[in-house]
Amino acid sequence: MDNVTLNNDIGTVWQRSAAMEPRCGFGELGICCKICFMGPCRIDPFKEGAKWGVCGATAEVIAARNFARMTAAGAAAHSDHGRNVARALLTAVENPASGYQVKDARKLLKTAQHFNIKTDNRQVNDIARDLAKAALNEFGKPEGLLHFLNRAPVSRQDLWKREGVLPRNVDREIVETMHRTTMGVDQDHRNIMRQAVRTALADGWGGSMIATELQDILFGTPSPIRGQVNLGVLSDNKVNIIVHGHEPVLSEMIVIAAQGEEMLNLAREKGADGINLAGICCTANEILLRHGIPVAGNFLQQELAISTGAVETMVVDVQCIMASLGEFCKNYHTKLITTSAKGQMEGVTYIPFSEKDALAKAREIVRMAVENFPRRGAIDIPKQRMDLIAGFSHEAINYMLGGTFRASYTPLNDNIINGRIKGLAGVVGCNNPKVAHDRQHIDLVKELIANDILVVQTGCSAIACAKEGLLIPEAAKYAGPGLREVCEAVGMPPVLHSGSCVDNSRILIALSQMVNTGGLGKDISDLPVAGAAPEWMSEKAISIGQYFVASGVYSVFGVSLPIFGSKIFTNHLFKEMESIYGGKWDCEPDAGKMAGKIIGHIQLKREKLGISKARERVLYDMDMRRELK
Ligand code: BF8
Repeated sequence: MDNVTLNNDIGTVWQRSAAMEPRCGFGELGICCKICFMGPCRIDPFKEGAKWGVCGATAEVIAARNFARMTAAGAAAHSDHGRNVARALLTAVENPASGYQVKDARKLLKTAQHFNIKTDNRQVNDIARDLAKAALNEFGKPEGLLHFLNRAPVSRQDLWKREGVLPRNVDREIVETMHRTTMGVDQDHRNIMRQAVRTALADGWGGSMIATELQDILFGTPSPIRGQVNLGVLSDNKVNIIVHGHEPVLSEMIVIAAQGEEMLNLAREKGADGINLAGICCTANEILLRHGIPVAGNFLQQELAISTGAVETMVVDVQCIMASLGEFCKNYHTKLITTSAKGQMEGVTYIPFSEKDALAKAREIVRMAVENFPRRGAIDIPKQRMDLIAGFSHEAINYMLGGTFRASYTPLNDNIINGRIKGLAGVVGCNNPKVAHDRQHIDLVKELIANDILVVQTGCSAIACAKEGLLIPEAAKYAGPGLREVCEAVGMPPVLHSGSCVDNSRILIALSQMVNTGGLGKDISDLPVAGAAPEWMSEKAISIGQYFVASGVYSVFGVSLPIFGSKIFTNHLFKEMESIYGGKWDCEPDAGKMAGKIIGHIQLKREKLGISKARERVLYDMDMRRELK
């Protein structure tokens, strides 16, 4: 990063991160409280100073309240995204001129059934209207429970019921977490965490799942598709437009607008050879999975993309957009455009984007980018780029392993039972400048696949491993002999890219289907699986971790966790939660040790299932059958 020269002193994310050292120890340990203004308070982790905040809150209450609030914020981000998708589905039905339409009618019918919506002899648009309204109702309905909870194994639903953590509606759980963690309400760290669990479940099995499923209906369910990744995908002779953020409701329209003949002609008029669209962060994953649009990079590459001098426009919506971008762009010709009423920046062009006139707004944005091309100065685009295959939705995994005519998880379960595949790990989440960029993701994933663990990825973690060349079938050479054999037989990579961060809900569905397929226990907590977020930074990652733990999955985070100031609270997350939910939190900053923990956990689950020794499937011939009789 040393070769990025700027005219102002905003610096890069790494420089600003270094300037933060030494960081506040109380904040890092999670025992700083600023919930009311009697504080800020901080507890002395060495027990020599304050043991209580001004109100009397202990370290565990403070850490639990902070953690629950992070969960609520993460759940809010994913879920508000989901709400926008539901609104776009309604717009598709009521205003076809918007540019939205139902792309996957088959998935529409399946999803409608989860909401008890009648599908027989009905028009697609009528079903879509009912589904959109029912999905919107999930955010604030006065009675009942979230519909998608019925996709979890029955044993899991029963457990949630027993524990009183079944989410009622998405907004209510987030509001109740904020209420319970305000000054003077919930003073029991275990009870606070119970509500945090309910809120996270409202994200994973609610807001995020609504986002994923309705996006598939609107824009198509992903299936394996080739693409390219890294800054080398930027073009030196075309207009480069980067979409950055999260909601495909915006990026899908930019894809359409950038491919229009009118815009391409305009680009040629301005001296460019065409228009090159690329993505950053999760919105990149969304358009990669559905169109094969190249990915310029993950979270920590947003400033680097601009520093190439080759980006005419960066268009952003919501989440993971660094506040630095406006100032950073002043060093280059890049035009930064915000599009969401929820996410604006001082001094930055704002083009309000709404579902109603989506395509028209997208065209306006593309036009601005093209007109900016003649202003381009010196450019320096790194050469690095790598092929990848993405698009492993749970439907695609089903078809890939089981075949189109008998789509099934049976082959996956069989391969886990016979020991070719030892288990499954979801490796997900962000980048964090506190650790070496992408290194934790790559080192962890390489070690897991070498030990015959099939890896499923989302978010910036998938982009990290894609850059390393782990998302192509040829990466099977890094896999252990069993996993390699399966990959070579099916023609799949050992690392499966399943999408953006809301698409972690795809992993929940895949795990449920593995349980329902049989042979690997009765509940998600019986499966030889684990989750990891080695370079997490966002509150959204905490919500994801929480809903995986509450769904029965061992989930280990890298970097650190803001909980270690309270041994009691740490013990609750790392030990007590397992006795309640069958899944638990863990933290391990070293990728090698993290791999060891995951491998050990998967081995333990295999032993419990009685499949710890590899068993080759015996094919019976006629003599053996006769013998049986
Ligand atoms: O939702 S992985 S840095 S881009 S928060 Fe953000 Fe983290 Fe990337 Fe996507 Ni997810």
